[in-house]
Amino acid sequence: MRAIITLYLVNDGMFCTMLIVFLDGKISMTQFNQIVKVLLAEHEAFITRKNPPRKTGNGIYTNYENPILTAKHTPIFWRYDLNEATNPYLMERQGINATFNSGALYWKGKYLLAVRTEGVDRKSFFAIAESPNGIDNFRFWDYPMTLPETERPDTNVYDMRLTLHEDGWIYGLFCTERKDTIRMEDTSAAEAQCGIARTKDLIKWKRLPDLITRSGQQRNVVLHPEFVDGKYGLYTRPQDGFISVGSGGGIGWGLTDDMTRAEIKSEVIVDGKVYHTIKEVKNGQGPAPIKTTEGWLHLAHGVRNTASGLRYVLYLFMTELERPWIVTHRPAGHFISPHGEERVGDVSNVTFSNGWIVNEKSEVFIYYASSDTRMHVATSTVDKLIDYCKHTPEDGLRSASSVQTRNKLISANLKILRDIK
Ligand code: M1P
Repeated sequence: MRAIITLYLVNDGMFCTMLIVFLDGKISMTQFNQIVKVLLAEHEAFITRKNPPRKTGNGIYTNYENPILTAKHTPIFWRYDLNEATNPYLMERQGINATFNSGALYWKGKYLLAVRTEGVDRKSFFAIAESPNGIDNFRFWDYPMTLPETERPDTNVYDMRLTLHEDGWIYGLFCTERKDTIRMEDTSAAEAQCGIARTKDLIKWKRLPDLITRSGQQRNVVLHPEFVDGKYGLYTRPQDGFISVGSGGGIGWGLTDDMTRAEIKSEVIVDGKVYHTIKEVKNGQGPAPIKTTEGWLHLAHGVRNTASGLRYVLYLFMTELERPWIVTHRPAGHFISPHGEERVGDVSNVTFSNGWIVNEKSEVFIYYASSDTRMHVATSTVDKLIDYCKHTPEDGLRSASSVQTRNKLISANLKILRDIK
């Protein structure tokens, strides 16, 4: 049987056409190498394409045309077996399903993401992708992160928060998921805890014991970048169940003396769940907060329930510099929510962030994932985000209060508009 396949290669804006002829379903040796070259060239063109800013915005941040990382961005040599002898049909042998919830670090002038990379087998692992400008040209390092295990191996690891701590280490705190061994008969019953690893070069990682807390389960745990009263500060998310936070929940805060045997004996709630808000069902700290002259700037996710399932949005708040657990500014509502194509994916209607970067120009790169599928960036500045936090009204928690707040704005604006005329 003869089959003819035509591949198009985009090269410097020119279209080259390659005709590949399969004989008896197999590819001849020269054709095999040609197709590999085409795959590599197409991939290179795709990962190096520019990512222009969207023209419309809200004055708070800029969005960009393309996602910055998708499963297609992962290297060809992670997915295909490129040996003709073992893969004569040139099949993708180990597919990648998604690239999402990424930790972020500004490192030697480069924008690095510790990407939650999920294979088609549903296992996540971490892989570093690097960009020269934070907006496009993200390229994965050749190998994913080799993360050592503890005595209790992880079934799945995900959502790493990177913190360059003032003790000199780069910490990666992540969720380690294991089978709930008490409910063995329920094949989806799981337990989430906070795994901890640290490194100096992002290549060699030392695994430390999991965080111990008084909560049954933990997810979304984040290390504060500075010592507080000589101790390590951790944002937590106490929860009773694997998905439901139950009677727990809220963004918690606790201290530990030592990250090599981290234990939090008591937690206070920094920012709790609140009825009829964007964080009615649960919430969680995003990345480590950004230090500003006016306090710590925090990014978090809030979750509410709807007839079409859980909806995850991002919000900001600020806390005191000396006491990072005391909230000073609490703008109402969401800061980023899923839009357009972002709304659809493996877990639809989700925006989630566990990484952001401030560069030397005080520009902020907010890395967020949409629908547990792909990564995006939004850019802003420290000044703009502080202004947003200080001047966005708080949630009055009642419709009448929302109308009152909006009416104040409308009256002031109408007066300005009359004066302009
Ligand atoms: O599927 C949405 C998110 O659900 C979990 O977040 P949370 O613990 O706040 O509900 C995590 O599994 C996260 O990875 C995922 O994006």
